[in-house]
Amino acid sequence: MKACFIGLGYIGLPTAIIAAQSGIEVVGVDINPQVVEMTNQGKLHIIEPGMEECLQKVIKAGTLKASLTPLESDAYFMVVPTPFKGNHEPDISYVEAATRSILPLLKAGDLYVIESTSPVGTTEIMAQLIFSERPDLVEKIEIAYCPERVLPGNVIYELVHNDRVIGGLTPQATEKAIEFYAQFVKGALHKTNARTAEMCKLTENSSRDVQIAFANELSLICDKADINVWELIELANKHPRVNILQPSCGVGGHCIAVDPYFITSDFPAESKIIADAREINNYKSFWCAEKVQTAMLEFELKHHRKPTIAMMGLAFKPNIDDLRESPAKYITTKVMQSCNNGDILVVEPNVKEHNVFKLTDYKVAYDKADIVVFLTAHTPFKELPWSEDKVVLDFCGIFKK
Ligand code: SAJ
Repeated sequence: MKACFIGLGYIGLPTAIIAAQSGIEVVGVDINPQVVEMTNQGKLHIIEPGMEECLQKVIKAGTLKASLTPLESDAYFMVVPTPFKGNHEPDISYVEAATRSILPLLKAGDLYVIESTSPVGTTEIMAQLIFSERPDLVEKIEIAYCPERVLPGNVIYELVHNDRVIGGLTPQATEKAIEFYAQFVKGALHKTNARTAEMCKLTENSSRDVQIAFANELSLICDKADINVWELIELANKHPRVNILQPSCGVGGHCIAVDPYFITSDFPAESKIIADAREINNYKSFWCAEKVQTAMLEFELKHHRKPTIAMMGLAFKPNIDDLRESPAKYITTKVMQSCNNGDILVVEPNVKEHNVFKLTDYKVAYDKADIVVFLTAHTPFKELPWSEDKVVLDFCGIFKK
């Protein structure tokens, strides 16, 4: 069995590696020559614990090869980004380009699967594209949608053990896709249709966004009401049927802060809570930046000098080095712009060097700072001693106990 993965990013590459580990002959395709070259050399171009060793094994065994162009296979997987445009409308042009790239290779009996997070109906649209260009394949190939749900940082385990939802355009397509994934997935494979599978992925991430928005909304209320939101949530969660998530300086990454827009854009009249959650989570970052700016002004008025500020954490969530779509990065940039970059120490213990931010060791920054702003709840920050002499803006619950 030969499989072709189009897109060697954060999901495509690990999936290609895991599939190759199970003995499938895999070609991984990417338009970036550097990605192709690195992959063929056994070097991981993404950051994911333990994944490089797996890559090296499959490259050595010859079961995975990276290429700039697709090669003829039995199954094709579209694992490319689906960003949104300026107006938050989903952009499926990469899925379309990936699909077009395999059109000449498709033959009767093949399987075509979209894994990219996609608006409802995308699989049907791609089927129309395929059949309009290749009418000879009507009813001859199987088309399905199968989203991934792995958590960055835990991909090796979750790719194999998470349950998956698989939705074909026909029941036969679902069966064929299940047969493929069953070769390396140990989690249950749940059958549905393509539209439900597409909506399921969007629902999962929107659900998390809404739940985080609830926690963030509480944090805004508690700030006004002079209540410790961390204590409040801990106490409320003692109720057997309440499970509130944690407030933060906003929602980042490229999934939860993006996917809900794929629903609000297509169903604006119906998706009120989902749209509000996006707004609340975006507003929380803006609110945090304003809080820092106010603290700076108050300090200056009180002490007649400019404060030294430590911005603690740039990553979009704890204990990772991924700064993409990070609210912490947004807040830090906004604060730096408002004070001409003076007296601001930027901390990110998981990153050695950054091309925009000059990074400072977290202990040094904490010692020097008059105002400490906790943006990302990295574990080492929790060991820092509480200091009465500093203004502490704890947006992620470092000192919640
Ligand atoms: N966050 C909070 N409070 C919380 C939990 C998270 O503010 O209590 C914030 C984080 O700080 C971060 C953002 O939410 O900025 C997203 O982090 P996350 O850990 O919730 O999720 P991601 O983006 O790393 O991965 C999500 C996962 N989806 C769900 O948990 C429903 C993952 O399973 C998906 O595979 C992934 O999106 C994806 O690729 O779609």
